[in-house]
Amino acid sequence: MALLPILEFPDPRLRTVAAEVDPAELATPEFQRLIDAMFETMYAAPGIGLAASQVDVHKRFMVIDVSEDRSRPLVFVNPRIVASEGGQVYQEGCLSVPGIFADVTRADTITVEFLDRHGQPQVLTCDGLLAVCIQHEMDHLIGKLFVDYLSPLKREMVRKKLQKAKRAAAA
Ligand code: GNR
Ligand code: NI
Repeated sequence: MALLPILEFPDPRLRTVAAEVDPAELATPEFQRLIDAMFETMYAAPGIGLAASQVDVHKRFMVIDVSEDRSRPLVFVNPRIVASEGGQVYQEGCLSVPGIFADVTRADTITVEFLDRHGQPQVLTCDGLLAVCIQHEMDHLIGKLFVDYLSPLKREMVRKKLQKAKRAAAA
């Protein structure tokens, strides 16, 4: 299956707020193929998560695998954080902001309710990198990027750096 192109900052399409997934649509072969293509794209990148928004599909779901051996695929459909506690700082990166890394503060422990790829309701409490990744992906689904947590000046520096990298690649 072909890899999906990943949108890059400052593409305005990354600012789209995703719509809830209809469970009937989730059950279709087309949607299941889209989930598989997102995993393939995430593993190839390589990344630990990929939100549908990043591949220009504006529906509320994401794929994640934070395991060392890339053997624990997770699908979160219509995710909702129902509890969060504490704080942690993690140096984040993003496939849509390539080559940029910055510290972001997020909740330490979260409880998230979601549907799995089979449409089954699930509840998961987690912390550490998985909690960071879930919060990072859920931000994508509301059009938010980790660089939005930086100062406007730093964000402008990021934009210029990516623009310069793109010009160098085209030359
Ligand atoms: O691959 C990714 N690594 C990562 C590292 C720290 C915090 C968040 C992430 S998510 C990122 C993939 C991505 O951009 N998902 O939207
Ligand atoms: Ni990202």
